[in-house]
Amino acid sequence: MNGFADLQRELACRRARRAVTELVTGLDLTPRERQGLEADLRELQETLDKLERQVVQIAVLGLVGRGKSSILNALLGQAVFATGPLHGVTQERELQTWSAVGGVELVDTPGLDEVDGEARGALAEAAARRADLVLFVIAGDMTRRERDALVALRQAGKPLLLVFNKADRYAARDRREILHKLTTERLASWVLPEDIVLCAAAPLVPQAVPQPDGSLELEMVSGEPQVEDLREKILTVLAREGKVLAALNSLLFADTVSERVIQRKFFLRDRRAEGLIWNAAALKAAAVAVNPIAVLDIACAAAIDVTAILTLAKLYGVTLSERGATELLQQIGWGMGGIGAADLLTTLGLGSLKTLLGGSGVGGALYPAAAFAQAGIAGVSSVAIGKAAKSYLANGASWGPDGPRAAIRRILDTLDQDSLLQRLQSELRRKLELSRFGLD
Ligand SMILES: Nc1nc2c(ncn2[C@@H]2O[C@H](COP(=O)(O)OP(=O)(O)OP(=O)(O)O)[C@@H](O)[C@H]2O)c(=O)[nH]1
Ligand SMILES: [Mg+2]
Repeated sequence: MNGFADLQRELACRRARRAVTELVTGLDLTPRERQGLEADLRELQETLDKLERQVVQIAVLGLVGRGKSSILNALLGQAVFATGPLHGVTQERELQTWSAVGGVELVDTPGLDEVDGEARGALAEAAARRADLVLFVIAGDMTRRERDALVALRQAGKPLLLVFNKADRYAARDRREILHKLTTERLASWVLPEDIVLCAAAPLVPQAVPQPDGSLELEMVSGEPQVEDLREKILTVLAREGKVLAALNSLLFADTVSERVIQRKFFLRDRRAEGLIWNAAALKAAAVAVNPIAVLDIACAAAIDVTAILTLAKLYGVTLSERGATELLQQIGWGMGGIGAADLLTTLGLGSLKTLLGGSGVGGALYPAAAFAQAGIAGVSSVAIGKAAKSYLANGASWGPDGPRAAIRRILDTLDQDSLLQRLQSELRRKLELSRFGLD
């Protein structure tokens, strides 16, 4: 026992445990954001549990019929997992405690290339990603599918042993030739030569069997499993880095899952933010269109924008007072180049306004064209303001390295004012018709 190394490992595990716990508790998801992420979150929780129990998981992975289940049975010393000559015997992820070793769980998986569906192959790969150590099982030279799967795991940083099973089926010379090819070409830097282990989990051996006529004939019968090298190799790896393996892999796994979770969180927030911005814009446009121009003072229009900014801030978890929101609105206004209506028109292009003015019967006699022009400007400016505010808030209340002007300019450049005006126009028509019938 090396006391110091043990202590270091213990510390590494604790650190990992703390990091994963913080990750799980710090996700801060609304129930809606949780939807569709249940599986990821469950796996994350399982990872945490596994870390806490201090178990190391070893999973087999490989194409159908390579002897994955047979290998686990041979290691366990008993036929726990089903095996057979047909492809696709194992259909689920199955787990068994390796009691002879302690603190280790063996995980069986379906073949990567299962005929009855991509789903099982995907399940196997997911199980391998969660495991702390992978036994990648082949039974001869590698296929492209095998190589791709193995490289993907290694690229993700997964520790693995390459297990060359069914060694009994090859003459010594052929085995050497295959091994040579694997180490020099197929796997080059992906697997170290010392991490390749030969075994025969369920070898066939010739035996003289008495026939009915009294003669003896050679038949192939099952012999003793040859997995000693493999067992030894696994034990060495476990002794050397078992606990750290588990800790590091949990971190690795938690990292990829949290990335997915965060992506989804942002996707959902963004969608809600866009809806919010649009509603505020339509509201402002409608307010401008139905009110005589003189009555709608700047303050009223600003109030809608300030409210929208405050709601956006809440959505992105940024604390903002009403005063702060007003200041942000001002800043955005300046960033847009002193957002007078005329300025905005030049910024966004006058051409689009003609579409609105000449628009099919929205205004008519009832609503003067000027009101619609004004409404269009109000609505589009609101969208621009909302988008600028969103970018600032989603970015953790910061305009980024180039400052507000550049950030706002970029946003204005991406606005498609034609389609915006068209959308606003139909929204307005809907709103105005509803209000004419007193339905709004
Ligand atoms: N000759 C020989 N046959 C083996 C060896 N290991 C496994 N087999 C045979 O290969 C067949 C498949 O073995 P399994 O352990 O079921 O293979 P698997 O990879 O779990 O297969 P799936 O679950 O279908 O993906 C069985 O008939 C085994 O007896 C071996 O070392 N030598
Ligand atoms: Mg199997």
